[in-house]
Amino acid sequence: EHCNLKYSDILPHNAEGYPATREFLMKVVDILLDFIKSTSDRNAKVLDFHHPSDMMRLLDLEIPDTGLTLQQLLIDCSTTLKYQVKTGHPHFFNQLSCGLDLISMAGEWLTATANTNMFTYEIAPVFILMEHVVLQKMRELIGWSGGDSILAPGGSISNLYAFLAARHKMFPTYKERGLSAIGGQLVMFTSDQCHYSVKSCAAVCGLGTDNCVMVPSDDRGRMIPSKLEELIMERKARGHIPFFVNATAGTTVIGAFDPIPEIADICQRHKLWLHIDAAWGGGLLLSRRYRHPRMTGIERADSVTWNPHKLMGALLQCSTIHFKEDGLLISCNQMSAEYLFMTDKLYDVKYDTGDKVIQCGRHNDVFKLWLQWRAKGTEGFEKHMDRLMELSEYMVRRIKQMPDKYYLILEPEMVNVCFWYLPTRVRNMPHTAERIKILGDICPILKGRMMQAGTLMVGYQPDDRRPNFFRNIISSAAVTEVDVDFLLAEMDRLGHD
Ligand code: ABU
Repeated sequence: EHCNLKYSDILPHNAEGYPATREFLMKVVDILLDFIKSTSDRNAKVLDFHHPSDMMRLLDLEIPDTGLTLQQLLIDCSTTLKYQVKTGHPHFFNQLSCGLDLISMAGEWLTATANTNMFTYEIAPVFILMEHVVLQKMRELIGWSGGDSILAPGGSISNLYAFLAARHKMFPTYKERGLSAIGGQLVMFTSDQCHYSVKSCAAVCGLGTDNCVMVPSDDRGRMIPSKLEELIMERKARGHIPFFVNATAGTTVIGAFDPIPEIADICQRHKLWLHIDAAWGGGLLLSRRYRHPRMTGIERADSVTWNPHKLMGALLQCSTIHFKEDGLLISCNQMSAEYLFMTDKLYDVKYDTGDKVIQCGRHNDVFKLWLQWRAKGTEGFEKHMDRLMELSEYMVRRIKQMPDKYYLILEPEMVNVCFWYLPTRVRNMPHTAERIKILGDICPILKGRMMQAGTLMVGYQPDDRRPNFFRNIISSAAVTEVDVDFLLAEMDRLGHD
């Protein structure tokens, strides 16, 4: 009976439209539940891959002149999810953000329904207070009693906030005077394994990427502190102004942890801002077993990026940036737009967090994390971290038990397991540059087979030391030992020839 109903028949366009609205939304929820069910089904595919030109033919993406029926919109919703990669499937190991935490998802549904902006307390009172409480809790886990934080749209922007605050701290008049406040060449330092967003700060903030100095890392991907100090001295000798060091806690590809205590000593000696990009590794702060020695000394940082949408499994996106010093975010970024941030409001306007950030509209990314944290408790997160690490250790053990089929590239510090698959034809070859080249060439072919089969997704990439290799990520609560065994058997099934 509702087949021909349209947009104009539901709320708010039709004041009598609640029954039709309810029925439509319940049907949308049924579609979402079907997707959730198949995401949890180990026998269902992870993806139904089609090349973009074929996908264009399979989909009806046209924007019509006349609005379509609600029935058609339901078909559109189903079709969209039919071709969506199931990132919560137990056989999806492709990204740092894997899994579908259903409590966090319920939070995201509520967030969408509340549809508010996070810039002022007056339109988001509960969410603003939640943000305050959750971020304070995260700062406590870092080891700070005070400070300030904000949720940002992704780890790259969180890192940018750290850069801006560091520059503001050293040159407080930069906001008004721009480059003339500096009067020299600013230089920043990071390891050659860092996330590319650190280098991007140098590009977008006027340093130029030549002044983002890449510090060499050791064979485990960890920054070499003595090299950092040498490079700082070298730049100082050239009359440059070093001001910022980024240490990574959990590098994107290898999952390495830069040695924080040594780097912090160097920053102290040279009066440099220490930022820790723990976008990936930050979740391990919740584990008493795994936070040390990886993040020992993190409390010595001036700022920390930490993405709950990665290891903690909060839904995308949920990224945080934390500062040891309170007041910096506001003094660095405040523009005092009078139409939004009036100072004569009914309430304490320090809760109008919108003037601390460089964006105006800000999505509510906190509710899903707050609700998830309430559901799991801090202990639940600790168990989750320990489980992810145990599963990764299991995978390493299994790989070592099959030296004819798998070659472990290095002992992981985190849940990134980096390896090559060895097809039959290379198994008797010595492990020379010639074999490594073949193994690198195999990665895109085997990944292509996984995607065509739709049974598995594992990422691959080259780095500056080796050609392509697989990087497996276990950051989903759906994964068990059975799935790790499936992954290793399926790669062998698809790639043995
Ligand atoms: N921001 C890093 C995400 C990269 C990945 O998921 O592999």
